[in-house]
Amino acid sequence: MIITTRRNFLKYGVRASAVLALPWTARQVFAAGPARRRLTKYIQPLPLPGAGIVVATPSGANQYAFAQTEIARQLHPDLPPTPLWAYDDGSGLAGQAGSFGMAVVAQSGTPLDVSYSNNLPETYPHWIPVDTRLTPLGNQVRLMTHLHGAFVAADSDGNPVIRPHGFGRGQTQTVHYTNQLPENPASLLWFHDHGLGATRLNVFAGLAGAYILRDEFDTGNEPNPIGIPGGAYEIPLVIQDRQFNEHGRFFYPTSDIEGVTWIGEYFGDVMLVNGKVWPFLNVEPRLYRFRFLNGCNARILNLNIGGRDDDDREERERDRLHLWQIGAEGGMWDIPVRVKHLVLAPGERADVIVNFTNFAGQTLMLKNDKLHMPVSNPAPQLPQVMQIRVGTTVSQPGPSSIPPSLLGGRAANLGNPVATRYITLNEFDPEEAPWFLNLNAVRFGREPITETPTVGTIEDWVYINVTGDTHPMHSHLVNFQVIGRTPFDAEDYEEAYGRRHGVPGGIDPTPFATGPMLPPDPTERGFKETVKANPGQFTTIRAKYDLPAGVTAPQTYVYHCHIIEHEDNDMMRPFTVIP
Ligand SMILES: [Cu+2]
Repeated sequence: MIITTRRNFLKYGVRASAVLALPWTARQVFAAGPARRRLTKYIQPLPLPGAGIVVATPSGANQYAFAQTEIARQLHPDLPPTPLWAYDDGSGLAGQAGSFGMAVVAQSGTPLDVSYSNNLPETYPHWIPVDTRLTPLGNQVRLMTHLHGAFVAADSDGNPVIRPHGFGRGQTQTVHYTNQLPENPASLLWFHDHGLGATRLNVFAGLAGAYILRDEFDTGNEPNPIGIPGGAYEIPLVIQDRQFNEHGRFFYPTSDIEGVTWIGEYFGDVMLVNGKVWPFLNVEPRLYRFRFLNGCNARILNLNIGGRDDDDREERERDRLHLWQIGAEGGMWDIPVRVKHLVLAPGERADVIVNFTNFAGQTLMLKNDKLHMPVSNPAPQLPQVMQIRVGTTVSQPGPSSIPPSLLGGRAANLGNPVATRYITLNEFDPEEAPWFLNLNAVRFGREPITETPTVGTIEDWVYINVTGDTHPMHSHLVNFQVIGRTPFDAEDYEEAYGRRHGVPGGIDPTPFATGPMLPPDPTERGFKETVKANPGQFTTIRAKYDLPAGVTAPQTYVYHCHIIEHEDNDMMRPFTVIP
């Protein structure tokens, strides 16, 4: 067998010697140790919409005009202002407090016309280490905004097949967001840069914003027909890990492999929520709606809210608050699901109700726990996220209980598929100069498009992970239903079918199954557009390949891993919806 995956690398490493057995992540440079130690936690408030997060002002009726621009913000009282990239709605961003600071509020069913003008430097500044092997035009800054979760025509998708060179300084991307129902119901989407080969860097630099869709039920106000918290009691929580250098700049390490700049995953040693370092949030002892987005480049989060920081795992577990998850990427569910942990991979969202009624006067913590198998992510531990200070008085009582059902919500329940596609997730030659990841053992742009669903049909796609880590697989255009995950012998499958760069697509792994298909997690009951494809499993999803009204096939989109280092090199492929 020629192919070397990181799974094999780790396995052989452990066998070979203690030195080789060091986790490969130990290679990552954390140059910012001293800076990190200076940063006292929980001394600044969480930015909120209208108070640190700018709620975008339209440029006309149902129109927005953004410019990508460089600003500097103080992300912690002990840090100097950090240069970062941002989406300016024309306000000049005086209201943006941190490195994440823009939110569009739109209405389901009402389309928007949006433009993005590149007002950034011609070439990458020194704090953003571009790998010119991966970019179309060397060290030129080429931007392209993608509305993650949007149901749009291909030329409004921010899509590197349609526009591989993106948009340079002085150029403007114009898009039409349909916000069409039922594909785009009330939900939390986000827009972020998707420049080919530089997505990880452009997002790291700050190019990400929230996009909240409302409807007649999910109004964002309180009271609302669903009976959930709203107004000041609905809190977006965008979680991103970062490193800083000793001058307070964002730090992105480079590879120590000769000729390579790209690194396999970017993990921070400092946690930011809504663009501020380790903030605190004051809440009242009542119900809240928290809207989580994992905006990290590569870190999978295991979030929970608890009190004491007990050493005893069982004690700690008992101490966790119940959370009622009411939705995910594809909008609200039919019923709430009670959970204690939210395992969110990059790109995933969780819409959650939390009850602080019985915690008046207490200080709680939003924590990020260790992950448990089969979810696997090589991030070093970063357990603290945010402090939650529960006050003693309630200024507006709001709903008194969790609604048993959610008006306007839905479970995913698609009909039978007309086709099943087998997509492999491979990693080639880790820790060596040719290192890259791929789908179906081919590069992103070099082979003909093989995934061609017919418009209006339902297909199952099976993500067959033969690597050692979880990959959050995201599809543009469609929201999908998670059908299940099947344990299988990845090594035997790879042994039987592996070629130079991995296992090619199209090969059914069912003969290698080691058990029955496991049902989706209870938190996967609704529509999603990002799914955790875990190692040792193949993951089956189901989608209906409709196009927006007035848009005719063929239309070409992409699907990719949302660990954006992987996406950039080269875990992304096009698909075409054909007539
Ligand atoms: Cu990946």
